[in-house]
Amino acid sequence: MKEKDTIVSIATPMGTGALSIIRCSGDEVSKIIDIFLKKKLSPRHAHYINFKNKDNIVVDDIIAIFYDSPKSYTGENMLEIICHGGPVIYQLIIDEILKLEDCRLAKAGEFSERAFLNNKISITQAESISALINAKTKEAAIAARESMSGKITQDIQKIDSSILNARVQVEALLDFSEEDIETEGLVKIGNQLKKCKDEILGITDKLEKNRLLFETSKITVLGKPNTGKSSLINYLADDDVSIVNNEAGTTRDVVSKLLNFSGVPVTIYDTAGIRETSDCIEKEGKEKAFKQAHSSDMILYLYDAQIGIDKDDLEILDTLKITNPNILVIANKIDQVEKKNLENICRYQSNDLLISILDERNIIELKESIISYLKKSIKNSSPGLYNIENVKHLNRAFKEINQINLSLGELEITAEYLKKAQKYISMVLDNDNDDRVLSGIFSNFCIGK
Ligand SMILES: Nc1nc2c(ncn2[C@@H]2O[C@H](COP(=O)(O)OP(=O)(O)OP(=O)(O)O)[C@@H](O)[C@H]2O)c(=O)[nH]1
Ligand SMILES: [Mg+2]
Repeated sequence: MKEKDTIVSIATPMGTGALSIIRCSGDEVSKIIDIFLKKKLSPRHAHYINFKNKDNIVVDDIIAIFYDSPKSYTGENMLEIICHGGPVIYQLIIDEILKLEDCRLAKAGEFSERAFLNNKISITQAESISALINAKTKEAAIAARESMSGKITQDIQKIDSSILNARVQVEALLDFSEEDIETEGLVKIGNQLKKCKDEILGITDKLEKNRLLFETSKITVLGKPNTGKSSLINYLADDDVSIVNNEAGTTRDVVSKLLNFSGVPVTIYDTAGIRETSDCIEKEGKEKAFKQAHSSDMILYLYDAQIGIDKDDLEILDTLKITNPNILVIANKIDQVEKKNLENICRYQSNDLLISILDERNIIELKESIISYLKKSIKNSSPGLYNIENVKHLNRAFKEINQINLSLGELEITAEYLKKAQKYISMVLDNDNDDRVLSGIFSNFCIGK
């Protein structure tokens, strides 16, 4: 397999449809046009034409669009063939093209990889394209699109200019010594620093929130029998996912449901209530519950507010904590506890969430807590600007500016802090140089992209 081979692939979903699009990119595109279309195509024009095989038999009548290098997606010569949408038709066309020497099927993401190598797109854009194609929710698609369009990069560039502005003001003040100018100058710098901090906070908040959109997080609900686990799942899913009954031991297997949790894709798992049992099915359910909890991003641990946390809960929590410490502990059924006794519920920690699924009490808090626990568990697979390293650089820049103690005596150190902050911002803007390219981001693309 040569890097300079001409690559060919279906660009639309495989199967039957009204139309299919076949893409070709590379040096042999002119030959493909000469041999199968037998006509010179003017670039970026749609040509209605017959695709004929080498024996001059019409395989299909198509629309062909030729893009001449470098004005194409990949930067190479490209041909797009829009043919009838049957799987046999597009396969016949691809098979004919593949008979040519130096033409081969494209690997996943190879068109975008070539676009990147030919400087047509940045690595951030490439990752955003991949994220857009793979988006599981509307919110994820919008976030990927925003990153792709360069809007977030522009926002970060704005922060860069704001810091530069502050640095210029500090330098100017260092050169002046008249009292009026000094006081006025300090106020101006103070405002500028506040602006920088607000801008950084705005963007980190957005990046942190959006990072969650690109992974399907796993949440396991666990607890003793009858604490309301299945009720909680049904409530969050707004669906009858799991059987709810006042008999303890209703759920025995792991039941899962994919949810769109305010735009965040989440698979939630209901599990069997944990208790000592001799019933072998329940025992197996219990083992499965622990296994599921361990492989999840977070655990929702439910106990009954009427009973409070007890020795058995503590034992279960100790076991869970060993392999998955990301546990949100929740007391359910507070509708059964008198208001004056709420303070006396025996809790795991003082910040346990108190809820009632029945009365829908504190559900907003529950949803907010879940999102903040998920943020802690998020892996580093987010695309482009949503990459964790960028969030860290921005946080470091904020820290530098936040420690500035603005006064005339400390202008020099202020200048230093600002210089460091700007260095972190530039790391975010220059992250095209990192080695994620080599770690195969393009393999996450679908074929034909
Ligand atoms: N009063 C009150 N009852 C609730 C609440 N949440 C659930 N229940 C009731 O508690 C009982 C048990 O609920 P489930 O959701 O089946 O509990 P579970 O934890 O899944 O139970 P197992 O599957 O047996 O482990 C049912 O009768 C529910 O209607 C609540 O917030 N308040
Ligand atoms: Mg249940």
